[in-house]
Amino acid sequence: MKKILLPALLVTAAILLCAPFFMTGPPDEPAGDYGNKIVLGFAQLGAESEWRSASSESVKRAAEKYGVELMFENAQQKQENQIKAIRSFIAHRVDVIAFAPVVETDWDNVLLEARAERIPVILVDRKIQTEFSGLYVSFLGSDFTEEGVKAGRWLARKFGETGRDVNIVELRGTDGASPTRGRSEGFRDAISSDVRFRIVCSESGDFMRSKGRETMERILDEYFAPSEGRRIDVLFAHNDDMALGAVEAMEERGIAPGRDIVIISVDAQRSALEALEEGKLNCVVECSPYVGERLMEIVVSLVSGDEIPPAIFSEETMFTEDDPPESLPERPY
Ligand code: GYE
Repeated sequence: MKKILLPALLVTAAILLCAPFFMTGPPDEPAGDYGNKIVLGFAQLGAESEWRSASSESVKRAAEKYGVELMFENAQQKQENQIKAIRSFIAHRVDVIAFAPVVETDWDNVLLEARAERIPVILVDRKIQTEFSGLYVSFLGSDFTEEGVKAGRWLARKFGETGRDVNIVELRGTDGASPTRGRSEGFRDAISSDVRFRIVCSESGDFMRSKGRETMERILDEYFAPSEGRRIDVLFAHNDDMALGAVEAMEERGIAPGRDIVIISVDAQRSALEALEEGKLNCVVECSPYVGERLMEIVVSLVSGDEIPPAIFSEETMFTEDDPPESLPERPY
């Protein structure tokens, strides 16, 4: 029995000693390939909008371009799924964690776990509020308050001469999410000095086209009956998908979007710019989903030990009904 056991033990020990080499790929693999790649765990919040699909695509493409090994999870708009994904990245000991937080609060515990393992965290797209400071290295995304301000200022210009009240409906994004808060606050700030502007109804459509449509159907039933003196003059939708869903709801009822009701939305995806050209939307504030390359640059710099700025904002503009169609940009999404 002993005679058989000893060689078997020696073989097992030899396999165990060689295991790390097998796990990192064949020995003739070129340097800098798989085993030496930077590993990035990215917890995407969901696939709720066209914007989100473009953002995911941008991250995946950029990871390939920069030779970064990407672990990508889609959390289906659920914070608990994002937390699970971040925990799995920590367990895998990735080099960097990035995530687009679905809501602003309750991230402290999982981020403290990442910090305990010395894994740097980057916020992409949305912001968070934490009790402890220093739980993430940098934020990369848009200035949502500024987007709301742009929408409000455009509205103030558009209705500059109107003597009567302007009834506004707001379709909010996901409650508890930083773009929802920023866009709401910025918009209100920009119109607050003029008492004619009245937000008569504000409801969440969760950044989704289907919910934008359903919510707008209900709102129209309740607030839109011009023959009885019930008017909606303006719709401010926190993203293009909800605005386009609302356009469907209006057209279904014989209401001309962009003419009977002025519509402002945010994102500037291709379908929204087309609707702007057709006169169905009046103002589209840009919010860029193309953060992938910037993110990879940050990841590479972080791993090399470089200093990273605490916030990096995308440069953004807006498009309106007054822009000549040929000046509108071609969008891949
Ligand atoms: O505007 C919307 C998406 O967080 C900025 O989320 C992002 C928003 C974007 O679903 O379309």
